[in-house]
Amino acid sequence: MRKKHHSSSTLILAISSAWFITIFLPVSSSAKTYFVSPGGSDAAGGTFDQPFLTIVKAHSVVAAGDTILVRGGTHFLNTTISLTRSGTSTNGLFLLAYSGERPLLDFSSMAVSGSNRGIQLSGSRWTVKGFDIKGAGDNGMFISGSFNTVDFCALFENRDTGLQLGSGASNNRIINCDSYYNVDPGQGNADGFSPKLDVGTGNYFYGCRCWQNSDDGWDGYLRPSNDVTTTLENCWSFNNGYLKDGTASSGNGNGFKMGGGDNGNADHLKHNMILKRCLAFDNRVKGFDQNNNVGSMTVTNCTAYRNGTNYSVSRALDSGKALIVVNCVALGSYGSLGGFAVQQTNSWLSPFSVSNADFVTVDTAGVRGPRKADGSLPDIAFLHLAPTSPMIDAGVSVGLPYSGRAPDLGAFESGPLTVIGEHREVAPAFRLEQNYPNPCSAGGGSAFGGNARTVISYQVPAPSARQTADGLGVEGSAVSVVTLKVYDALGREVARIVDSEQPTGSYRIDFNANTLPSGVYFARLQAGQFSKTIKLILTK
Ligand SMILES: [Ca+2]
Ligand SMILES: [Ca+2]
Ligand SMILES: [Ca+2]
Repeated sequence: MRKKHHSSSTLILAISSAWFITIFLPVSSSAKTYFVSPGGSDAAGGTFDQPFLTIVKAHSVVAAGDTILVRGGTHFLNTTISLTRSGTSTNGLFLLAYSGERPLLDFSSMAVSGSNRGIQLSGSRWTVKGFDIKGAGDNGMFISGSFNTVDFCALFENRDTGLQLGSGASNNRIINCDSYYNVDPGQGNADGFSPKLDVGTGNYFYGCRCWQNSDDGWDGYLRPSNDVTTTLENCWSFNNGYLKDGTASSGNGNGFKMGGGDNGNADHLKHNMILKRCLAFDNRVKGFDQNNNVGSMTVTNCTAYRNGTNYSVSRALDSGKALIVVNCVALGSYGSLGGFAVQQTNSWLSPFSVSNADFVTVDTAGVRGPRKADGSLPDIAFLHLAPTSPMIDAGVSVGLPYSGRAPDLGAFESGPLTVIGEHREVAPAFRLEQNYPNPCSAGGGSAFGGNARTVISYQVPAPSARQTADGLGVEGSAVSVVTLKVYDALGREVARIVDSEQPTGSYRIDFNANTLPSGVYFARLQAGQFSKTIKLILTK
């Protein structure tokens, strides 16, 4: 166990049953904090004891670096909360649930109208965290700004898409959010999450779920944006195309709709979609749906089950674009993929033959269960590989962390050393641990049964980590570009273990050094502006 102590606050996070890390964050002295409560008054001072009534009032007084803390309970609202102000790259703006409380922003009294969004986020560099957003007359939240983070929010029973990005919205992070039971009057518009129409590029979803939206789970349909890129990681989409009461909707009913455009996408609009470790099941029509997208689609370690059609990409892509489907699983018919698809180690290819016995369970119990206290997805057994499945360690490296000899197929890597890639509530410090065992050896004494394997642990901090005035610690969650490379004694790169954007959090990598000769190596971690190098010794 590792511990550090800080005079005002410590937060202990369980990293696993054996690992604990204590974290503290610096306090910014100039930033102001305002409080909002259902029992407050906009004539008050916005203090803890005399809070404002509305977020709109608090927004009118904030400047970059400031925080709005919203108390729990139901906030009955019938007008849009417009967040037009912007933070800076070093001083964000924070709209956060007060620690330990869960505010409900209830817009149910709003009329249905395209302008009646719940939150309209046109500003940039906000972190919005910890809200339930219900019943808006249009989107629960519409984002047109950039570099915002929306974290641990739930959007439900809105009268259009739960969370939509458009009007050029770019580089936003949607982390650990749920979107469900959203339905528009015609049932053909309301998706769970839609980076669509005139959306910008670089938006990223991590750890999000959506279910029973009247139209699609995710929707990347474009008009007139073109050649934008959206990334989804660890996201679950299920039962879309059904209403809250379980009856079929008249909407499209796809899990991940990867693009499309008007008139069969006659304009060849390209939405480059990157889906990693995503799960689609029980969607009424398609699980992973091209919808005439002619951009690149990279689908790695995804799992589909019991959708009307599991995977459906058949239209040829535009020149220079590629469909890559690797390490994916379908239980039941996989659907159809065009001959242009670059495929490798998918469950419907030789030598695999998939049945229910490959999985711990095909019972969906728990998929809608409550999130953990930090907002991360609940632990489920559904569609995790059974220990006897030939799909364990049968995949190829696609740049995602894995345990065992090789990546597994599907959305859930198995094994006791599964990399912990969960987004964490509190931004940790930058850290690179000494690997263990070290020296690592292929001899019989290895902790890993004779393979030359070793574990490297590290933490990715939030670029804008900070603390609120309540002293309990909140974060500006974000994603850093992380590389973890191994060099030999001559400085030549011999392995690139990580090269991707990663959310702030704690990670453990099970590094397989079987192919390397004995010797001294150096592993260098770079995350944003931080870097550190450790020495590895390999004996064989
Ligand atoms: Ca709308
Ligand atoms: Ca849709
Ligand atoms: Ca594995």
